[in-house]
Amino acid sequence: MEIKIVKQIMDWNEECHSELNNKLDNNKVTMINVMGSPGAGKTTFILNLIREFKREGLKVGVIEGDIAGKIDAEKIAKEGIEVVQLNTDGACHIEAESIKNILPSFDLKSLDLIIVENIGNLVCPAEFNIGEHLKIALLSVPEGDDKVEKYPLMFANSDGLIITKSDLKDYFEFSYSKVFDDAIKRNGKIRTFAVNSKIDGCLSEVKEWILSKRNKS
Ligand SMILES: Nc1nc2c(ncn2[C@@H]2O[C@H](COP(=O)(O)OP(=O)(O)O)[C@@H](O)[C@H]2O)c(=O)[nH]1
Ligand SMILES: [Mg+2]
Ligand SMILES: [Zn+2]
Repeated sequence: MEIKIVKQIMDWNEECHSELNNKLDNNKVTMINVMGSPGAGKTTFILNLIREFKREGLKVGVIEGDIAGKIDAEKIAKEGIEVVQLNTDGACHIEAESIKNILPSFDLKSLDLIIVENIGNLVCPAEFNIGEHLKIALLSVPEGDDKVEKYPLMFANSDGLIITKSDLKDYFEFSYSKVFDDAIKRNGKIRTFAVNSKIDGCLSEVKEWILSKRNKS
């Protein structure tokens, strides 16, 4: 019985995902699902990405997922960006239904991209499609280079892997090649990057990659 209930939720989530994905396509909006552990650098990454897209003249909206509070949404709002804080009240991932409820808060016609910061964890956010076109998994150097092996689904299901905090590499035993090899073994199509988010312009290559994906859709 237990298994049957889970399957129903997943099936239903998948239907909701497709509906959202089509709606975003019809409005020419690309949605990006940013995932990673608490503290991996998701909010910092999103702030940098917003600045890159602004330079391109693109309009971005953000959905900030957190179990509680609105700290991250306040940081995003300071950039003059339309942002909605989603509090999951304890739930450890975002589901498509929550995005469906939030989407009417945005004027889709005026937006080019919506970036979603998922709940910080390397497990279940990977299991739920939420209407997105691209999934990006962040892994920071201090978390360790064994995380792809330990949490394979996150990296098997993502389009991009960004190693963050590359400026801290000298303080940790961390092999980029191990992480990249482990990821590519599980997902031959994954694009890999390493960034130091403290440097302005650190995401220019990531931005180019996202835009190339966007133009294809
Ligand atoms: N040194 C360094 N610190 C970073 C980098 N990216 C993020 N941080 C810091 O890591 C902490 C957590 O970042 P945050 O973006 O809030 O992570 P989140 O919990 O995944 O959203 C903050 O103090 C950031 O300033 C980076 O590339 N290098
Ligand atoms: Mg955050
Ligand atoms: Zn969860």
